Amino acid sequence: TASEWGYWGKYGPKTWSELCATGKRQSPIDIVTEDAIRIDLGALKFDRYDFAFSGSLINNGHTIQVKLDGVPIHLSGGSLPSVYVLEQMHFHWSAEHTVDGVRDPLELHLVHYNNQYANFSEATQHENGIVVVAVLFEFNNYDNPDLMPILETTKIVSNWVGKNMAQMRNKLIPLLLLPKDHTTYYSYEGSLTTPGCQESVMWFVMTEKLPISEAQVNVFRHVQNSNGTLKYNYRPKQELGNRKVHHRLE
Ligand code: SG4
Ligand code: ZN
Repeated sequence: TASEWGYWGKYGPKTWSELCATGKRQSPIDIVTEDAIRIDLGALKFDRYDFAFSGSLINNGHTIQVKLDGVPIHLSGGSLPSVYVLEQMHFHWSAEHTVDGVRDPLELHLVHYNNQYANFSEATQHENGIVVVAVLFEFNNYDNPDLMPILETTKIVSNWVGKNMAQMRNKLIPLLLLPKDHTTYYSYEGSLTTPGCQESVMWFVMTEKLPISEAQVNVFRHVQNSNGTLKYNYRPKQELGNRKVHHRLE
C-alpha cells in the first residue's frame, strides 16, 4: 500500500518520492558549523518542562514515541511567532542531523505545534505550524540515568508481536532530556523527516550533546516491527539549497 514505507530496501527513503513533499526545505540536513550565521534569536523558553510526568510509550513500527499525560507543555521564545505545544517525543537511531558530517548514535525529537492552529495535523499544513527541538546523544562509557524511564518501557514494547503500547513505570522530567545549556542551538527551516515530509517545521538542534552508553543505544536497535528488527530509522541528508542555518550563541 501507499502508506508502506521504511528505512532500507524496497520501501527505503529512495522510494519515498511519491509520499513526500518535494520542495526546497526538506530535512534532515548536515549542519556545517563554519557556515552557520551567528545571530541572537533569543533564548527558547521551556515552560513546565521541569514537571514530572506520567505517560505512555508506543512502538509505531517506525520509532518509539512518548506521549505525556496531564497539563500541556509549552515552548516559546527563540523568535518564534507564538506558543507551541508539545505533542510527542520520539527517537531516531542513528541521528538524522549530522554536524560537520558526524553522525551521532541517537537523536531525540520533541515535536510541538503552533497553538494558533486547532490541532497537530492542522498545524502540519502551515509553514510555521511545527517546531521540533532535536537533542543529539553521543557515545560515552556510562549509562545516562535520565533515559531510564523510557528505556525500561521500550524493552516492553519492542516485541512487535506482543503489546506495542505501555505506561511508563517511572515519571519523566522532560527538562532532563535537554542539555544543561538549552539556549544555544542551530536553527533552520525544514520539514518532517517521514512521509509526507510536510515543509512546516522550524528546527532547533541543540548545540550541546548528551551522553548515552552503547548498551542503551542497543535497546533501541532491538525494536521490532512487522518486517523484523528496526535496526535503524534515520532519513539521509537532504539538500540545504538556498537555506541558511543560524547559530544562537549568548
Ligand atoms: C516519527 O515517525 C513519529 O512517530 C511521527 O509521529 C512523526 O510524524 C515523524 O517521526 C516525523 O517527525 O520530527 N522526525 S519528525 O520530523 O509527527 C509526525 C507520528 O506518527 C507527523 C504521530
Ligand atoms: Zn523525528
